[in-house]
Amino acid sequence: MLNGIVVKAYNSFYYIQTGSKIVTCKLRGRFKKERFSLTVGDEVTYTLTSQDKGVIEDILPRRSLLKRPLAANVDQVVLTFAAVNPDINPALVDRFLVVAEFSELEIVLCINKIDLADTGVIAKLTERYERIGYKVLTVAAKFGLGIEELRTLLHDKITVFAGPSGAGKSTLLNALQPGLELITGEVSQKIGRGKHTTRFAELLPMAGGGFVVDTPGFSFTDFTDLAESHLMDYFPEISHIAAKCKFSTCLHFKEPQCAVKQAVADNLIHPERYESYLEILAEIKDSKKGY
Ligand SMILES: Nc1nc2c(ncn2[C@@H]2O[C@H](COP(=O)(O)OP(=O)(O)O)[C@@H](O)[C@H]2O)c(=O)[nH]1
Ligand SMILES: [Mg+2]
Ligand SMILES: [Zn+2]
Repeated sequence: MLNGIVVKAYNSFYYIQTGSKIVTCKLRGRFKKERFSLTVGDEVTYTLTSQDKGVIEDILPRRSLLKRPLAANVDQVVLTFAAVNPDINPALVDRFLVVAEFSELEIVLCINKIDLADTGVIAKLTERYERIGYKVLTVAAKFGLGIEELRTLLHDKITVFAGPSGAGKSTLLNALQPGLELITGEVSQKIGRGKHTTRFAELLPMAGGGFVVDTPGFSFTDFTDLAESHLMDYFPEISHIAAKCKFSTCLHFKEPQCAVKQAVADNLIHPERYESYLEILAEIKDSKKGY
C-alpha cells in the first residue's frame, strides 16, 4: 500500500502525488456508495494496477476542509494585495482576514509591488496589521524581492494564495517556483474567469516540499455562515478587549460602556478596522432579516 496526496481531481479520476511521482487513480467502489467526495489535499492510501495507475483504498482523516476553494488539509493562506495598481483597499483586506480567521487558517499578509509604492505608506500599512499580530511580508514579486522569506513559510505546508485579481499572485508563485509558468497579467484574468467554473482547485508542488493553490476563488463577500455575536472572534484586537465591556452580550455597536469603542477613541484599535467590523456586522444583520 502506498501513501499519497490528491493534487488534482478530474472526471472521477484523482491525480495522486507520492514523492515526485503522479499516479492516476480511481476510487474503490465502496466509497461511491458512501457518496464520499474526495478532494484535493486529501491524503490517501492506494495500490498500483499498472506503473502509473492505481486504486484508492483508503482516505486518511482530514485536518481541515476549506469550502471555497474546495480543498482539504489547507494549513495557511497568503493574502496577497498590491500596494498600488490596483491600490490596496484596507476594508477589503479586513474582509479577507475575517474569512481566513473563520476558516481557522494561519495567515500571512503579503503586500506586493512595493517597487511602485511610497515607503511611508507601506510602513504604515505594515504597522497597522503587525500591531494586531499578523505576519506581514512586503515583496516585489516581479523583481524577486522578499521572496526568500515567503518561500521558507511555505515549506511542507498546503498554502492557498488569495487576493484580488491583479495583485500579483501568479507572478509571486512563478517567482517562488520557477517552472510553474502560471499565466500572468491581462490574459490570466480572462482565462481565470472561465476557470472559476471548475469546482476543484489544483495543488502545485513546491520544490522544497509543500503545495500551493493559486486561486481567485477564495470567497470574501459571503458572511452568511457567520453569527453576529461571533464576528468579533475574527477581529483579534476586538475579541481581546471585549471582555471588558459592561455587557457580556455587547456587540460593540451602540451599547453603553463598551470597551471596544473606548479603545477606538484611545487609538488602541484602528478606526478603519472598527469601521470594517461595523460594516460586516450590518451585512450579517441584513442577511438574517428574512428569517
Ligand atoms: N511593478 C510590479 N508589477 C508587478 C509585480 N508583481 C506583479 N506585477 C504585475 O501585475 C500584473 C498582475 O499580476 P498577476 O500575477 O497576473 O496577478 P494575479 O491576478 O493576482 O495573479 C502583471 O502585469 C504583473 O506583471 C511587482 O512586484 N511589481
Ligand atoms: Mg493569477
Ligand atoms: Zn463592547
